[in-house]
Order: sequence, then C-alpha cells, then structure tokens
Amino acid sequence: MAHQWRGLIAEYPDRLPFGEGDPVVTLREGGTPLVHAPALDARTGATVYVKVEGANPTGSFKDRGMTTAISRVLQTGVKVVACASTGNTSASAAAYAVAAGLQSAVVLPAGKIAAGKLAQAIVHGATLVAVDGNFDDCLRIVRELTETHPVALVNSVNPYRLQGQKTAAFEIVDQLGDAPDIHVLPVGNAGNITAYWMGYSEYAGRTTLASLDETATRLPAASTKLPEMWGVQAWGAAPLVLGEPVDEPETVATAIRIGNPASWKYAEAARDDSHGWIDRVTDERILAAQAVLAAEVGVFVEPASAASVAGLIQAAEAGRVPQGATIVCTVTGNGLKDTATALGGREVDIDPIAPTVEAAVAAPALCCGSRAPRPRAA
Ligand code: AN7
Repeated sequence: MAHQWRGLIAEYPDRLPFGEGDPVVTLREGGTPLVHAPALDARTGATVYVKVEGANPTGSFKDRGMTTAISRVLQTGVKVVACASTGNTSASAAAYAVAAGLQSAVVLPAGKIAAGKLAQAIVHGATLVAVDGNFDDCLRIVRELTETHPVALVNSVNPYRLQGQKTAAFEIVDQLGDAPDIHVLPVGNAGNITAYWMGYSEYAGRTTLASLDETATRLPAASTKLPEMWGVQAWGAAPLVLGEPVDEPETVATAIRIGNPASWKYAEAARDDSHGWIDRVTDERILAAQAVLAAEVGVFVEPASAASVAGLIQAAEAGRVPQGATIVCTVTGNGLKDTATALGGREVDIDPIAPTVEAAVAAPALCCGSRAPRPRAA
C-alpha cells in the first residue's frame, strides 16, 4: 500500500513525549511542502525555501501543536479545552477537539478574526466568546478561567504545543540534509520561534530553555549546525523589537496582532543563542510580500505569514542577507483564511459574457480588477 504521512506523533515517536499505548489524536498534520522560491533567490542572492504550513489540515502550523496538546489532554480525563486566539489557534483547537471527542471554547478579540478562521471555529462546533479587547486580554481571561475550572488550556503556554511545533524544524533538516543557515518566521505570541529553535537545537544534540523532553537530545544528532533565527513582527505590533509591551497592537496581519507575547523570554533566548535578530515590517511590506508569494511563487498565504518574507526582503535591501546562504521562511497560514484582505479593494464582480468561445476571445480581460492577466508568450 502506498505510504501516507501518518502525522507528527507517529512520524517522530522518539522525539516527542508520548509512549506506546498513549492516546493519539491526529488529523495527519505535518509533512508540509518545502518549496524552493526562485523569485526570492532573485531578490536576496540566497537560496530561499518556503515551508508551506498552510497545507496542514486546518490550514495553519497550529495543527502541529494541537495534535500533541490534545493528545495529552486525553491522558488527563478533562473533557473541555479552551484557548485565546487571533483565529488560527481557535480553528485548530476546535477541529482537534472534534477528533478527540472533546468540547472546545474559544475566546476571541471581537471583530478582529479573519472570516475563514471564524467559520472554522463555528463549523467545528466551538463555543465562541467574543471579547471587547485584544488577544492579550483574551489570553489573560482564558488563563484565569482554566486555572479555576476543569478546562485544559491549549494555547502555546501549554508546553505540549511547542513539542509538536518543533517538528517543523525536523522536517526541514530531514529534507535539506542539514539545518539551513538562516530561518525566518513571523512572531506574534512567540511560541513558534521558540518551538523551531527547540527543534533545531534538539536535532543538533542540544537542549534549550523551553525543552521539555530531555530524552530527545540523547538521540544521535541529525544535523551538524544551527541556523540564525530571524523573527519578524508587524510594525504596529512589535513588542519584541521595542523591548516593551504594546497596549494597542494594530496591523492588517490580524494573526499577529499581539502586544504582549507569552513566550517573550524564550523568543529572546532563541534570537540571542542563535545570533539572530527580531525586526519589524510595515503593513505595506507585508501585503507586497503576500503578492510576491502569490503571483511569483504560486503560494497563497495569509498576511501574517507573509511577514517572514517581507522581513527577508527588507533585510536583503539593507544588505543584511549573506550571499549564497540557504534560507527557510515559514509561511504559517493559508491565504484562503482571509481572502478579503488579499483582494483588497479589487473588483471581483465580472460582467458575464454570452456562453460562446467568440465572446470569450473578444472579452477585454479574462480576469478581474486592477491587474490584467499576463499575455501568453507566443
Ligand atoms: C498565521 O491563533 O496567536 O509567534 O491565536 O496564526 O507562535 O504566536 C496565531 C499566531 C504567525 C504567530 N502566523 O505565531 C492565534 C495566534 C500565523 C498565526 C503567528 C500566528 P506565534
């Protein structure tokens, strides 16, 4: 029978804190494409790959952390899981709760969740709580709530989340044959940069501040080096760049609209231990990078995901990208989650033509909006 990717816990059994016979909740997450992006090589002078996390079952990297967090919940007997979310965590928690036979409750900043993500939480049957506040308020509420009620917290402050998410680094090393020179990713609540650094470190035979499962590092090293970790925040939500919390974070990339990241210390450790940096990019750069990925690479990502690529392009323009380096950018979520932002003001109502080939050929442009399709080469 043809091999199908089995999900993280089955694919990396030696490196995750689960034993034989432990319950496993999986939607076969992970195993996502690592795609070479010549359009980014051309802009940077490096060899650039994008790790397409939007290809996960619910369309974001959160599924990696949810298979481990929700599998763990089944060992505890708790029947309800809860999270605060800018959208993707709630979508993933709701889906994995269904697969596990648990109930889910999601606490969201009112009016700031992309339509696709909200739809996911609804169709997967989550109980929705909309807060007149931002993500940081939601996380504070859900932390208190889960401390005082028999409800499991599945935000990335739950160490099982980071355990799952670290496997993306394993996949990259497994595919490239060694760690890249540089890894670039968007930073919001800062769980993912922490998790990648843990993954790269464990594969190189080291532990990090956030390491939970020390047994993993007793395995033979699978890589010979460690990448620099480059983190990218949105201009209006850049607490790690400013060195202090942002009270009213604002950005078009609603997924990373976070002013007081929970994994602050871990993210700084990843940055400093790896000799990397964390910088910020404007919303304009985020949208421009999203367009480059869509129109020149063929990968449609949501705005927050494009922050990594925007940060890389900005660094290249500043002469900060070592020529010839191997670089991986994580693009964290699927563009289909937020089509409204991607289309911007573009007109999508197309005047219909008569149902004949002649009318089709005579049509001024087969596509909508400001951008006409490129003519085919003769
Ligand atoms: C697409 O869903 O925080 O730095 O509540 O959805 O690990 O927080 C989402 C975060 C990047 C930032 N890209 O990752 C949530 C949430 C996308 C995201 C991030 C998020 P972290």
